[in-house]
Amino acid sequence: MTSPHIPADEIRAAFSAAMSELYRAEVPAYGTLIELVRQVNDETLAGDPALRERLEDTDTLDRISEERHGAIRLGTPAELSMMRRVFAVMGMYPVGYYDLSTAGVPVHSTAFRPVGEKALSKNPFRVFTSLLRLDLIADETLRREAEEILGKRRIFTNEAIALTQKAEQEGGLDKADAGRFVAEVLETFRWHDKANVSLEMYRRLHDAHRLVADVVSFKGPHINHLTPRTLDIDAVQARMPEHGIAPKAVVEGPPSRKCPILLRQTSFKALQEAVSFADADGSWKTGSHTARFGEIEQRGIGLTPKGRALYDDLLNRSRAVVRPAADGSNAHEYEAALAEVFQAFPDNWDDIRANGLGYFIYSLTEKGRTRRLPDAALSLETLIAEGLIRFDPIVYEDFLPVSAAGIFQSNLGDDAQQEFKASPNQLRFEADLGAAVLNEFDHYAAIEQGSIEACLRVLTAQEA
Ligand code: OOG
Ligand code: NI
Repeated sequence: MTSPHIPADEIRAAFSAAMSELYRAEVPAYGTLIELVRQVNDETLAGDPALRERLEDTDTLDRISEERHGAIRLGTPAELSMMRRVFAVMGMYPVGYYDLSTAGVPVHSTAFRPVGEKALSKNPFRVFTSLLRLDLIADETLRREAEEILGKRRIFTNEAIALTQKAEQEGGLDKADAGRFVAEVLETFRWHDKANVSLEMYRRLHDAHRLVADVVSFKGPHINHLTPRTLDIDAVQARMPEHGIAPKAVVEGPPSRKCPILLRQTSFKALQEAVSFADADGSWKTGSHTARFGEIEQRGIGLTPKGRALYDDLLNRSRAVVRPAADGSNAHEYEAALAEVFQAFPDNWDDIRANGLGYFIYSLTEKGRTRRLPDAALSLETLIAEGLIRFDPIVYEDFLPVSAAGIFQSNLGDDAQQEFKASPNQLRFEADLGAAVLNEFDHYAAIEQGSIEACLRVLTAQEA
């Protein structure tokens, strides 16, 4: 009998669509944002035929409008390791380690995402996943109480766990099980307007850190945002107010450029939502919580370690000149400083490649496809110069810690930033996760290298 299992990529695509539908129903402004992004993407493509052609040629045009990421915050190691197993069923694996303690947020994180070009082009859905670090909370009594509350909650349905086990044992799920799996796992990400704790406890958790309250007070890790990918983030940012959406003060990441690098992100502020809190005597009290927001992102080329070091250095330098204020009062100054400092980063693909700053995917041109060479004696550079091989930027699929911190901060709604000692602890995170995270640089380098080898293989193949 042939395998009745459906591909993990299909389960992920179905899950991503189900999640988008859920969030659109829960947070209507997200639906408005999706429409705006679609409009701007269509306009950008219509006005830039070269971009359209490049996206078509590299088979990435179709994924743009489907593309999004989400974010969740988990409370315990057990939740994190189970989440890893659930995402694996959808072909999503932990890539990268992000320490956000330096930025005043008591979490560390990874991104679960598809790995490999094929899987990414089928559906690039990813989830930025943070684990709360109670060890960074000073109040020991509160820490113990929070641990106890978290220890009691069950964020996955029994059916979701059973189907995950089944997928692990049998190497996949058939169509019917996959459908049930998507529906069951969706439950984990739902918003709950009834808290897990009393109002008094919520306030104590909130006083320790808003993020602690966001994780500990609820039955599950509600999806806190979903982020469509836009081809022109400045246009979407500028047009948000026309659609009744108030954007964050500045766009995080690099400045606007001809050749986009890494990732630029902006968001609209989290909503204040009514929540009921159960008292010990069984009565309900009404309060509110701000957690859920909308975000957009524009993705550019993935940078090599050298390119990334230059990016980090320039970002630090520009932040030494102007730090963006949460109220937007110095947004123009910040943007000007950023643009000025980033002049030092080459802004055309040839120079970015010649300086070894970014990752590229190589493919045969039309001319290259019909030519055969006696051996691989010709260098890559010569083959490019002769028009047999072309190169295109590899899209950055990951996240940026300084930007993530900016997104966290603007949506925790608190201007009073809290300081934690920088305490990255990747080993601890991986122990809790139950697996090592993949190194994103290795991954891009392998895609680049594989594409070069594939070109040379075809060019030097003997005619049949
Ligand atoms: C995650 C913030 C990080 C991004 O796009 O950098 C993030 C969170 O607020 O939980 O999603
Ligand atoms: Ni995000």
